[in-house]
Amino acid sequence: EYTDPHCDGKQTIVHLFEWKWADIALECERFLSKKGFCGVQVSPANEHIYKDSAPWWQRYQPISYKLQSRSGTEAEFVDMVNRCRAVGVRIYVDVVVNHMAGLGQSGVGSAGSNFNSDNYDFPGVPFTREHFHPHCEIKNYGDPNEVRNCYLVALTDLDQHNDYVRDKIAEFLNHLIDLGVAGFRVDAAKHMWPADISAIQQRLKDLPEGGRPMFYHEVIDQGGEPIKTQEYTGLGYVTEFRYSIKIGQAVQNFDQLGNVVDFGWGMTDSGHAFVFVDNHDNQRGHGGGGSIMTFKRPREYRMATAYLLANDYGFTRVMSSYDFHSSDQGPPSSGGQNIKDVTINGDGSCGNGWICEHRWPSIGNMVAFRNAVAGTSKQNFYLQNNEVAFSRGNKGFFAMAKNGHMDKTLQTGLPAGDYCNLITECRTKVTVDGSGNAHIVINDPNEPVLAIIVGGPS
Ligand code: LM2
Ligand code: CA
Repeated sequence: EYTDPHCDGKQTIVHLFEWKWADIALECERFLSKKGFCGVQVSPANEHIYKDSAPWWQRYQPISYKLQSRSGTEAEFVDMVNRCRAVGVRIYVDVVVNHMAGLGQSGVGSAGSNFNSDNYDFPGVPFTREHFHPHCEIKNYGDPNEVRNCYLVALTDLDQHNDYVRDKIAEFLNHLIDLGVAGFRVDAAKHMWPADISAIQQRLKDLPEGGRPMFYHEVIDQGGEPIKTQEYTGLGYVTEFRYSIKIGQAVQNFDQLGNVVDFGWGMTDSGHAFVFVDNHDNQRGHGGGGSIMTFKRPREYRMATAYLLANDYGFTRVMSSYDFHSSDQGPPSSGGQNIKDVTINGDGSCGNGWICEHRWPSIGNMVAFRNAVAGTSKQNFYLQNNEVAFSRGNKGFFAMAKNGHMDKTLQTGLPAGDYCNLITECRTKVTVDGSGNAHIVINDPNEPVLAIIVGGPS
């Protein structure tokens, strides 16, 4: 339950971080549908604070559940959901329900509602003081009571034990369900009691087409704290941050690529692990930070994401970023709160400061690979001399070379035939002989990846 993404068996979503709803609708139509993406994680859709400096994180300080944000109006949100849906792409909303805006702030939110955090006054919902935990700051992550009931960086902490709070949050999620979204990323789930999240889920409708919405819970568990991802697996998928660390390290040291899933370290079972190379927090040193691979190291980042998608672990999310030079910097803007359009260059890359990792060939084209091999296991694993390769059942074969060059005959596990390399979009091909062997050649230091599938282009 809560793990069906409702996208016809597709296997990957993309986080279009801080994109406007109008641009997401266009991207569904012109790119995501064609590449086999299941859906899009969108930035928080509800009313949030506005800061003069317009940092990205203002959207993690809710003012009400009205659907008017920096990304657009409710009408634009609905248009996006419908247009994406029409081409087979679903929307997953980042919902911030652990807290409202931070202490010390007051004014007017992005939908025009007044608020005063110090008075716990959020008339746009409405929430008042009785709906919040009394103030204490989270300091000791060794104490689950403190992590769940105290304030995360001074953010006014809602009491999800309270029936009225549960009702209001459920009303917000039910509204999104009515509008046609397929699921939710639960921000700061680690800071809420699993039983309270469950009580909110029980108040939710089925999707209009039937079935429960998909949920993935943001729980940063790197071992070493009492709160474990496994407390949340009954509620849907759970973010697996240890996998990001492992994958980021392994593309720098290929010897580790055989071992990226480490259950000895407590990693989540594959049926509930929500996996990614980086996210909007740790790519800029927020939310745990650490040694995380990002678009700033493009060659290694491509390898990390290609490996994420080729492997057989978890449900995958691809990050799509904007360029930034300081960790608070908001999305490309021409001043104030407006967000710049995402423009598309002649070569398919993005302009106006948008990075669009999901359009990089060795990332966007691996989505079709993951869809094609879903449900198969890894076989014919080969790891030597900074080269890795494996088959996925008899459906697909993947190879990657750290230094950009590979020239080797390997067992692919596939039926005889000519196959297009998905990454070069058929500019290079692979011929599999009657015994399943093929001469594998990689010769591109920038996109050192090869992937072929049964039933793909030829
Ligand atoms: C998350 N997951 O659990 C998000 O992924 C993360 O992006 C959010 O933090 C966090 N939880 C709360 O939703 C971000 C950002 C923080 C920022 C908060 C609130 O990483 O730096 O905090 O959003 O906007 C900011 C200031 C902080 C201040 C706080 C409250 O950086 O110094 O605390 O606002 O005013 C006094
Ligand atoms: Ca809390």
